[in-house]
Amino acid sequence: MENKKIILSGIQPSGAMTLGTYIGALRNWASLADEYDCYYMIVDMHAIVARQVPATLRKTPFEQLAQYIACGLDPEKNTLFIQSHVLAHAQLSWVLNCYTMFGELSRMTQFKDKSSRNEENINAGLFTYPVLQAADILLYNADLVPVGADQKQHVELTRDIAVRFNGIYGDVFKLPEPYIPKVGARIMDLQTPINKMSKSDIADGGCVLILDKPEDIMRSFKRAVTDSETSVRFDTENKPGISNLMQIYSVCTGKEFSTIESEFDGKGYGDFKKQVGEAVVELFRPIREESEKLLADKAYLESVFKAGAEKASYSANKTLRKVYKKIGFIEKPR
Ligand code: ATP
Ligand code: LTN
Repeated sequence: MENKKIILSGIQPSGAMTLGTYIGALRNWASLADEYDCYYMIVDMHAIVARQVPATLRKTPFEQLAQYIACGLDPEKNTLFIQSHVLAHAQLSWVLNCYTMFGELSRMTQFKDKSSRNEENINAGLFTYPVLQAADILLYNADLVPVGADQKQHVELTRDIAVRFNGIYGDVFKLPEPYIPKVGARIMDLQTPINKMSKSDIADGGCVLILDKPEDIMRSFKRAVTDSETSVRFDTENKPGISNLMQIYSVCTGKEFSTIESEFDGKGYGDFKKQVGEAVVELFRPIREESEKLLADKAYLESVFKAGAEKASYSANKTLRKVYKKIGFIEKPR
């Protein structure tokens, strides 16, 4: 237990989890519990950088936790918790804000992307979002951070902040590494396959949710945008739609791209899209059924959140105390 490496990651309760979140992140988490000490959060503090409906935000974390567990995260083996339940995240975040440069945050792709798409709410939280993420990671001395490709830049910034802090105060923070899957690190929207599939961008019907009904999943895949050729071939540059479907199919079936190409040689796109849809339906069926069962027992889910927050707070507060001491804050007299 003591010598296990530490893993930490999180997902925002900014909407229902998508096929992209599952393939890029969640799917890879369940297998890590025996080898690593794993912390997985529901990052509600990050979610409020975009306006959330309070009644929905009160429900989504329960649905998300049910899906974490249904995807194989055993609460006995993983620390599952809500970010806002562990006060140290906000506390360390403020400190790290003072060790992060305006220029660094201005260069973050996610900030540039989200601020250009939502010009009426470019709030300071959206700008300092990666600092809170750095606090999440550094509080637990995480070695590895399993995320999709879009989060690589944030993990790199976390390292830069940690190196800067350690350069002034000595070895306080461990430097984390991103842990990004080889296939499926960036699943694209089925309608606009040049954009990432994203849970806060579900309006065009190109987004598949883990809890979607089988008929809705099939409809999304049948309508998926492809190209004017007819061959199933991996080429992200010229065939983004087909290449995206191939990645999804590869993850669901474990088949290599070359095997998929020969399997659909001479067959039309219609056939291929139907098969991919069916593979996703089967992938999500047990997860949906298990999530529904778990959701019926709110008291159990609450008990998981309680235990998770207690365990996480213990580790996080140790790091926070060390940081406060290093920077010269006076300890509260007992
Ligand atoms: P939002 O639209 O609110 O920004 P999101 O759909 O991008 O949310 P997050 O909560 O930001 O989802 O991401 C959770 C995790 O899933 C992250 O590790 C992220 O990299 C990964 N992820 C999200 N979408 C995809 C995707 N389309 N392909 C691969 N990984 C993804
Ligand atoms: N920014 C991440 C979510 C997130 C996260 C983290 C991921 C918040 N804190 C810490 C890994 C480690 C996103 O997916 N948008």
